[in-house]
This record gives sequence, structure tokens and C-alpha cells, in this order.
Amino acid sequence: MWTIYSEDHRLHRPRYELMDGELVPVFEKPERADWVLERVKARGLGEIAAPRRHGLDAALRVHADHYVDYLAHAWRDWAALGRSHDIMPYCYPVRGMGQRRPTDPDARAGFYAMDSAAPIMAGSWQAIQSSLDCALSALERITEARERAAFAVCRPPGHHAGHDYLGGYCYLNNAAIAAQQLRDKGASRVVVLDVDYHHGNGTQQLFYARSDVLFVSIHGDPGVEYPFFAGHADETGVGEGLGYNLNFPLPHGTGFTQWHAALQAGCRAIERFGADALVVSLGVDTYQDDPISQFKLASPDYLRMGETIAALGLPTLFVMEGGYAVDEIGVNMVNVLEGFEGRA
Ligand code: OKP
Ligand code: ZN
Repeated sequence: MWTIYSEDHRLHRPRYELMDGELVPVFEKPERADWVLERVKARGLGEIAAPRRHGLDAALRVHADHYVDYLAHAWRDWAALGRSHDIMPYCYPVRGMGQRRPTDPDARAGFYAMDSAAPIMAGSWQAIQSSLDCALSALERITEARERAAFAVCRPPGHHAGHDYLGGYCYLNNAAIAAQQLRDKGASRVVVLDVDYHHGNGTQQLFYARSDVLFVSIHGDPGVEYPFFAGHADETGVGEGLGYNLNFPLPHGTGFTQWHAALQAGCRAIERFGADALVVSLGVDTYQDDPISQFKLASPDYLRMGETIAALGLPTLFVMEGGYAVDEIGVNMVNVLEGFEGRA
């Protein structure tokens, strides 16, 4: 299958994030994409191409215009104050506070954030747009070139980004935008399957009241894991969307047997739904040596993950999300794709 990749991701390299009460170097770093691309080449997965520019229309189908405008201009307004460090919020509007849109740069940073883990620097907006371009160009391999599957090397990732907020390394929700694009291009029913270790709270939010996009997520139990405030099993959708949101929270230490049982249950629901197309939020931070996660998957397990996903028989867009262990993220990510293609 084709891989769509842009060098622009290097423009986004924020310095610090908060972990265990300490500022530490960001785990979501440019080398991640290098490891993945190297492995795609080493395995001869297929053509590697740069994305074409798509503009923001597709993003505006799921994100608020004032939020996209914030992303586009946040750095300009921040730098105008003489600041050179990454934008990082420190004050958030919680329960009971007004939701009026602020103008002050620090207020805006908090207003549009769910956490401090998505800093913005000078080159971020360019990288964010190119990451989305990768997802949309990969999608065209399916919708226009009529191929079965494609892989988008998206950096920064997207699944924590909601209608009007960033967080968890995510800014624009690449997978959700691609799913909406599939709907807009004629698919009646689309599934987003999120296999990243962390719950895709942004994707869940965007489709929570809709029955045309089924969201299925397998992730660390939010009772004890980021993003904490979404991803519980009883979150099943609302209104029209009731029954079209399916969460599989799993405990720390979960290995592949238990994980795969959840995937199979998810796949049965996907089959009942009768989808026309599938978007996979492909995070491989479920790996046993991932530095910020608590599942115990081993590299060969990702081949089986790909096989199981392929058995759904759907046109499938793979959108890169998380995965942070050195090197093995390339092996694991490409194992899913090779398993999908039956090459393993
Ligand atoms: C993004 B993706 C760990 C701090 C966690 C944010 C994690 C974002 C994960 N102690 N910080 O879903 O892989
Ligand atoms: Zn993750």
C-alpha cells in the first residue's frame, strides 16, 4: 500500500511536556516519523509520496472555525509579546466559569486546551496542516485511485483533538476529518477504529451524537489512565448516536490475548453496523516497552492485529497516532500494515 509522508513534520518539535509533576522532553518527537518511514522502506511496503495541499475546508467540517483560526494565528500573537518559548497553557475555564471567547494570548491558550501536552511553536501550524494533508492525500488513494488501503504518517497526531480544543500532542483530528470526508464523498456509514493505547476522546466527541459514524476504541482504562475524563464503557453515544460509540477500557498490564478479544468484539459490532469504509487511528503505544503506556503487546502481535482488521473486508485508511518506544514503533506500525496485506 502507499505511504503518504511530508518532511514538514520536522517544523513541529516542542521542547517540554509535564509528566509526574516534572517538565520533561516531549515524547512525541520527529524521530518517531523517521523510524516509521525507515521501516516502510526496509520492508518495501509500497510507494512513498508527498501529500498535496488540501486547504482547510475538510478540517472546518468537524472543527470550530474560531478554533482553527486560533491554531493558525496563536504563534503570531504569542511572538508579538516578545515570547520565544512554546505556547503552553496555565489557566483553564472549568465548571461554572464563563465560556466567553478570550482575546488575551494566555487566556486563549487555556481556553482552547484540554491539557498542557500540545504546545505550539513557530512551525507548528505548517506541520499541523501537512499532517492533515497526509491523511487526506492517503484517503485519495482509496476514494480516487480505488485502492484497498493507504497509510498516512501523521505528525502531529490527532485523536485527542476535539471540536474546539487541542491536547495530548493533537491539534487537528486527522482521523475524524478523514471519516467526515468519506461521508462527504458518498460513503453512508463510516467506522473509526482507534487502537491507540489512549482513548480517542476527540474523535468520540465529534461523532457522539451521530449514527453515521461508528466509533470503536480499545484503550487503557480512563479510571487510571490519560485522558481520564472520557473513554469509559458506559459512554455509548447520545440521541441519534446512542449505540454508535463503543469503548473497551482495559486494565494496566493487558496482554494481547485480552486485547485481541476486545478487538474481535469491536469487529463484530463493526460488521453489524454495515460500514462502507474504515479509518484506523493507528497508535502502537500498546507495545510492552512503550515509555508512557501500560499494555504488554509484543511485536508479532501487531501482525495479527492487521490480519483481524483486514478480515473486515473494508476500504481502510491507516492514520498514524501514538507510539513512543525507540525504533520498535516502526516495526510495530508496519507489522500492522503487513499483517493487513497478508504479507506476514
Ligand atoms: C497521545 B496519544 C504521561 C503523560 C501523558 C499525554 C499523553 C498523550 C498521548 N504520564 N501525556 O494518544 O498517543
Ligand atoms: Zn496514545
